[in-house]
Amino acid sequence: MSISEENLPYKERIVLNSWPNTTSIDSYKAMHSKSISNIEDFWANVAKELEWFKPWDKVLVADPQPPFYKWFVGGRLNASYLAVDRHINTWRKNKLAIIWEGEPVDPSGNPIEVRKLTYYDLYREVNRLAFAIRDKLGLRKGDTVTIYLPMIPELPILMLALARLGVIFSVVFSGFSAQALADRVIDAKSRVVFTADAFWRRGRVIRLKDVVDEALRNAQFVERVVVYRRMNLKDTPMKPGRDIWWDELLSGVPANAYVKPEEVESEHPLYILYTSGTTGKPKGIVHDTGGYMTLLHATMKWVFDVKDTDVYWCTADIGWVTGHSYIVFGPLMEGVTEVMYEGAPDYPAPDRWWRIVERYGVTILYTSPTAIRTFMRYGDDWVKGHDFSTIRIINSVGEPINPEAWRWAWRWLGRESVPFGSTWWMTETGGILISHAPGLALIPMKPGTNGLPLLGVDADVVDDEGRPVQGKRGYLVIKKPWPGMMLTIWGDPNRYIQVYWSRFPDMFYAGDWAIKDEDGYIWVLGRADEVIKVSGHRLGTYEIESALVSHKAVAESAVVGMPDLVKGEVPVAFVVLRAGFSPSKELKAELRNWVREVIGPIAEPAEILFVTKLPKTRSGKIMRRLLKQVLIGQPLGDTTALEDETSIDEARKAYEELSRELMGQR
Ligand code: 6R9
Repeated sequence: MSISEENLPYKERIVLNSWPNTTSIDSYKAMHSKSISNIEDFWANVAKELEWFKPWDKVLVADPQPPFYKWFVGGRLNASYLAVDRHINTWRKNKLAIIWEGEPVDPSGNPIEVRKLTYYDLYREVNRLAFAIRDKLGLRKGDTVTIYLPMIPELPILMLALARLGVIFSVVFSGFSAQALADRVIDAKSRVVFTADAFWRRGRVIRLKDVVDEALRNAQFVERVVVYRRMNLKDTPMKPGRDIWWDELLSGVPANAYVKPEEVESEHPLYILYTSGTTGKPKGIVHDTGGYMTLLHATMKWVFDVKDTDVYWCTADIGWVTGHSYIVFGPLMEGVTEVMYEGAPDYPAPDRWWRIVERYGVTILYTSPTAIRTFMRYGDDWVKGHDFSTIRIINSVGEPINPEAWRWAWRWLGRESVPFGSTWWMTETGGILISHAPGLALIPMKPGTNGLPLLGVDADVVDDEGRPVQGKRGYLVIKKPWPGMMLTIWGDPNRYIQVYWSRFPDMFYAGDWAIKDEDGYIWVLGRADEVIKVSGHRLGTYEIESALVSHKAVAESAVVGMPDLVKGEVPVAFVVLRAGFSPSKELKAELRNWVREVIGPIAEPAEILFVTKLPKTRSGKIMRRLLKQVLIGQPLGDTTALEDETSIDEARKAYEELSRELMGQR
């Protein structure tokens, strides 16, 4: 375990005017205790800072009963109104909202396509699109749609247009396969799918529309597919009667079209976002509007300390929750200028990001440990000589940050002087819950920690019995509801209770291991379940296993996450073949490719190990924990439940063989 003793004080004091400041960890803790002793009053005071069409009657209601909490009940608002309309009546009207760069560069390495949208541009684009969606597609409040778009400005524009109408959207990461897309379209019963012809990634043309066509073969109920011409491909197949070009949808819509924002109830679902769990298919996490926007407002202020002089850059993809909260709704609601880009961090060269930081003078950087480790690997020469002097706050998210990566980024990007935190949260929480909050307190940093729970957040670490533990590994829980918390699982409320509220009574179970140190800092160590984070992307080992067993050669499979120096974790699959199939290099390659096809490239197993049996309990449950111990070369621990000891010997042998093979290749 790498809990650092080091306390790094901030060199500069960061002072906020509009929020309470504290100067010591003790005064912060006092504020925190007060905030969680009355969460309703505390969060109501934060929510007041949003603009509501109608104030709420009750701050918090359990409806019909816990854990189905609803925030700001009776209140009415609109997320699109908060993110765009509010700014255009102020001096921010012509302030830049989004600076976007496409992937292709000219010979000197400068981007060929740059788009800059002001808040007024955004307002007009959102209104025109909402107008067309309402009048031409007939979508209304409560309808559901799926979005399968790359990182282009049309993605946030569309999300805001749909939010304006109260249409519930589900964004599917553009790296997911046709099968994964189909599952999500079907589960959400989407009437319309929005996509693009293609986009750039590492110099390759990724043809998105083809994937949509394949996916929709199993989802005939989809009425319309709207296609944005990102690449102007000449050979995009369009199905008559179903498919329509984005520009055609917009044709005839006046430049000054206006759609009055739907005044939705606070608990109206803003979106569904599918995420992986321990078992079963990905679940649709449903977020509300009022609580969600309140948490984003608070965290943009406390954690990122956003000011009008900032150039903010969250490097995530909007296909994941980080992008929803901290590229689309959070920053735009706060009226910041932000950067958005298409492509990969290290293409065409490993200093692509640093050129972006320099070009726009980025002041706040929100990024991931996996990206930092990738850059570390390329070596200091790629960062040396770049100008990072504008950066004043750095945060990371997605997985624990190892102290080495933290130090490297703090040294180069943070010039050993800026606040640098690791914000803990998850799709289910809606926004950041545990973090250094430079906007609130000058709490000393410790490389690798997540810091203290934010105000109004009753997070703790508990043992198997649900009792608080300090200095020892336990489970991360949230003991009181918070605004931004998921409403339910789409179409499966019982599963919501079972997954999150059944492990410990009256506590939200996050599924993470964590340690609370003597100062009260929380160190999230990783998942306590079958979820893995590959380059920060959340995947269920169960999904990868299902993909493998859907191949004709596979009888059974067990997937575990193996630690990886750059990606954090990578999936490794133990595979039992069906009779008539035998292990071979070719089959290995075929199976890896199969998983890419079924789920997407991020899920491809790094290794496949052929065995004749898997370690199981007497009741037939696969003991993945033991396989993981084999992979990391650790003692097995308790094996009393194991049915057949030889299964472990076999796994170990397969792993040793593979290691020898890999050594031989070097
Ligand atoms: C935002 C996001 C959630 C899981 C979560 C945890 C891990 C996220 C972290 C972190 C340590 C951090 N995680 N941030 N672990 N330190 N700063 O990543 O959401 O994709 O749903 O994943 O990610 O394991 O449970 P999501």
